[in-house]
Amino acid sequence: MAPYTITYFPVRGRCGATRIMLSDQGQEWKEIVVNFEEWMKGDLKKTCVFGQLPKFEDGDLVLFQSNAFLRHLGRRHGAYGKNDCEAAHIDMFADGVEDLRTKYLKMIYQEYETGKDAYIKDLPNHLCKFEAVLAKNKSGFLVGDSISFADYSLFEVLLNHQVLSPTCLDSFPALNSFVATLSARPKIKAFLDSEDYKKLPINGNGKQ
Ligand code: GTB
Repeated sequence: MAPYTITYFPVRGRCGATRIMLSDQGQEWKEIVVNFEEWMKGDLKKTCVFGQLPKFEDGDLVLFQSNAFLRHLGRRHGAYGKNDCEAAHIDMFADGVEDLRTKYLKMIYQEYETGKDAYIKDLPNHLCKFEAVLAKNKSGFLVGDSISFADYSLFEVLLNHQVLSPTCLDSFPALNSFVATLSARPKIKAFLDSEDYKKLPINGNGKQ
């Protein structure tokens, strides 16, 4: 049995990219699903370093913070660049994706009704940055010529944005091709087609 365990609420949420990465890397993992009523009792929260889920276990190693999971898996599975310079760029782009994810989550959880339209209108100003990176680095990946954890993170954020605004990538050929290529990787395709993936809402409040 794989050493990996994800403990989280029944959503894609902050574990979407981790699950896609584990699938693509041919890894198995166990899911411990925590419903919100159970969480509200507070016993599990007290054991979480930052009082929040998700939690990720690799054998005896216990991690919190979803981007730390991705970095750990990047080191474990050769998806963190070929040298320190590539790794530094991968960190940089992963942080850029995190900035976009944070804006998206703020809109979803705090201002969906009042802010969704303005968010979608402003989206090209963020997407164009990633478009430029992918267009320049001809490999189809953000950095170097192989997939990194930053690619999985960007991919998952783009999938969520295509649900929010189905046409949002139409004027970004490199991003469109990036999503098509990653979606067609056999293990990712199998995961995205699975009930395990489809049954989970993107976000905890049902907005998407
Ligand atoms: N920076 C952290 C990371 O990347 O892991 C952020 C973790 C985080 O925001 N965790 C949220 C949490 O634990 C859940 S993700 N909240 C509970 C608390 O703080 O007590 C968002 C979310 C919200 C609601 C649901 N839900 O209702 O099912 C699911 C997910």
